[in-house]
Amino acid sequence: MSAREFNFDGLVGPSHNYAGLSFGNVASFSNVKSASNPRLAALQGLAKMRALAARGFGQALLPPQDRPNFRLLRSVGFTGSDAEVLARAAKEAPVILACAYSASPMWTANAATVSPSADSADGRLHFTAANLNNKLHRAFEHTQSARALRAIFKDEKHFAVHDALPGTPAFGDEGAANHTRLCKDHGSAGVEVFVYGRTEFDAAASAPKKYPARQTLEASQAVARLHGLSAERTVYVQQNPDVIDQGVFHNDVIAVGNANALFYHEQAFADEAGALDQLRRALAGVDTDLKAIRVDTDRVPVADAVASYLFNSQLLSKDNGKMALVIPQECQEVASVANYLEGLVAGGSVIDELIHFDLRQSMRNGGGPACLRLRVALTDAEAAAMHQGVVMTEALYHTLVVWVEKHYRDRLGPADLADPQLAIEVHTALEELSRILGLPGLYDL
Ligand code: SUG
Repeated sequence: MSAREFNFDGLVGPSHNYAGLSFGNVASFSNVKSASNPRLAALQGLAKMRALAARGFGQALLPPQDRPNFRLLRSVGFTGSDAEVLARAAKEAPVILACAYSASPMWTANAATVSPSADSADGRLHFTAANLNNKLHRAFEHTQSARALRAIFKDEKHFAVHDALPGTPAFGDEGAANHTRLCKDHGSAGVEVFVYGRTEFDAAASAPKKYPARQTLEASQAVARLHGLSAERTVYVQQNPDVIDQGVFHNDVIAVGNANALFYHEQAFADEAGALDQLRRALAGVDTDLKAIRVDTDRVPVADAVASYLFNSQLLSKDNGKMALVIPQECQEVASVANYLEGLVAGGSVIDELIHFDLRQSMRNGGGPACLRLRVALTDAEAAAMHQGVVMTEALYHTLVVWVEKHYRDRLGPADLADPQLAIEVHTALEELSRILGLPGLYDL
């Protein structure tokens, strides 16, 4: 069956700010407490969506989540009216207030793991919301993520949206950021590749020493079971613990796959040769050869890959049989990466085009082009069955630009989170958004 890949980008929410909440994510820690520009962040994200939609790539969006998260604040003992809750949290626990305000659901690569219907036993498209239990500010996202996915992918004949795995360290799950799918084409059965950072129930297994491994093998296996994936077409690969300790907090910071191509750094995996061997063998079962595009440390050191987010790129199939690499502007600014990319596109690789975007507002929190999107391969029938109000069009783009300009602040510093007016502004903006997207009740929690 033929299928088309849609990228569901996270629409940046009105409370986008830099709170330094993600230990192990170098950018988040470096920019802590600097002022953000939520309006610019949202416009930068929308510009990417618009440009890729205009090029003919399948493009849609996932809405931001309601902020501040009063459920979180009340669950840890801040009581009274909303204004009282905010005032007490600002005074007694500003970091928890920042968690409740985080716009982190914008990185939709962490919203869920997705298995297309061509891969699942029951022929449905499966989603499992990621529990994101490694970070307080992200550990509550899954309820609203599952809710939004169920609103968009409602028809149970085609779609299954699973609740997040138990929110305990054994099942640390960060969604599609640690998952990629290799295949001949989007519509035929593919090989699903889960990359994990540590194993809970094997004390002898290697693990990072400095920074947390957010994804476990046990979580990856559980998602594969929920999605009804076949053992022959499912591969588990361990991430190199040393690169996690250098700031590679998700696999999508060091590798990206599309169709039969895997673009990755030499140091991405704990056992590179073993990983490639497993992938080749599984792909042989779907009559496909792996196209491995390896970037050597001599050409691009891990630190430059992390600084530029070279691998946090989108690899998109084009009609000419080649692929475009969607990269952040920072790739042009890090010399080793800029040189590498120049050689790559000139050298007859399957990647024959670079498309770059200014996503600096998101990048400053460690979120590049690939973090901002959730890939969903849809057959024609599935694409017709999903909610259409989230599909990016020129008309929706223009409506959303007006909406952003009306509701978003152009500066948000740490002290602004204590302003009770901000909570009202965010809620008002999101109520209007649910009407624009045709998703009434999305924020009636
Ligand atoms: O989980 N940053 C996010 C970035 C997520 C990137 N996603 C992928 N690689 N797929 C994170 O670390 C920073 C928030 C703050 O510090 O204010 C943050 O959550």
